[in-house]
Amino acid sequence: MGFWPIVLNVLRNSDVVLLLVDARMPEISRNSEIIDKVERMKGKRLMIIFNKSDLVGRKDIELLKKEYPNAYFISATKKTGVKNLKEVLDNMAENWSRNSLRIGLVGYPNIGKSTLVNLFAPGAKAKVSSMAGTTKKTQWIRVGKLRFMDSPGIIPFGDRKVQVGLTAAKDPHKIKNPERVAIRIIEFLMKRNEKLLKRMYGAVGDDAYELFDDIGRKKGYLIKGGEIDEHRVAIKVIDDWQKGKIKLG
Ligand SMILES: Nc1nc2c(ncn2[C@@H]2O[C@H](COP(=O)(O)OP(=O)(O)OP(=O)(O)O)[C@@H](O)[C@H]2O)c(=O)[nH]1
Ligand SMILES: [Mg+2]
Repeated sequence: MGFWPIVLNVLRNSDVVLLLVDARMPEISRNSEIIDKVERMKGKRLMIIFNKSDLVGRKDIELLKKEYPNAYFISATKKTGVKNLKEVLDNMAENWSRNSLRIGLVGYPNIGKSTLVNLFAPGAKAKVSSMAGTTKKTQWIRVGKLRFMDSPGIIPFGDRKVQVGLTAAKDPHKIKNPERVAIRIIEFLMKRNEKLLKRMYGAVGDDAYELFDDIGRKKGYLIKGGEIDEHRVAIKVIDDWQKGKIKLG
């Protein structure tokens, strides 16, 4: 199924929509089209949830909180902020006139939807993995008055390959131009924190391309004649990013 059919199905069948966003790249993973759609659907409530908060610094969170005063900040793996969120949902359900409160989760592949559902409903056993596209179809999971709808990840953007790689939405080995995606990740990381790539790889350089090469050198990813094995460097950078090994804070 394509992107909008999946999303519309979740939106139509939910009373509350949880839009999960990667705290590391709010500007990229945020999908304002979904926000617009939910706002136009009467009686539905949208909650923006920044997940993977453990991978950014406290300062980043403070800035995001200012920008999104109504959003929730959680880490589904470190289990922070989840209890509070569950309480908010329980309270909503208490005051809900119908039998159950239907809660739909949407967001990029690999953002942590299934991980979160498993925390809310420990018996759910939704499949989780660092490989994008783990959840294949939408499924309901019930806990008391709450009914969660875990959906497959969705990729709504135009420049898919780059966006997708950046937000851990695709197996790096299947990305057509991993070098380009890796350069984008490096540019992004440089902007966020100059010292990050030095800390992570010992790499230095004045621009993303120099840094890319130096990562290869420092890692010893060389091919015959001493040239940098660019493909290997690219896969390494994307993989580290996707697996959450690069902390921004
Ligand atoms: N560091 C960190 N990793 C997380 C967090 N939440 C989830 N993950 C990891 O992100 C990866 C993807 O988690 P899933 O729950 O499978 O993501 P999903 O959104 O259900 O993915 P799809 O089913 O492919 O759409 C797993 O390796 C999780 O362990 C978090 O808060 N912090
Ligand atoms: Mg999933």
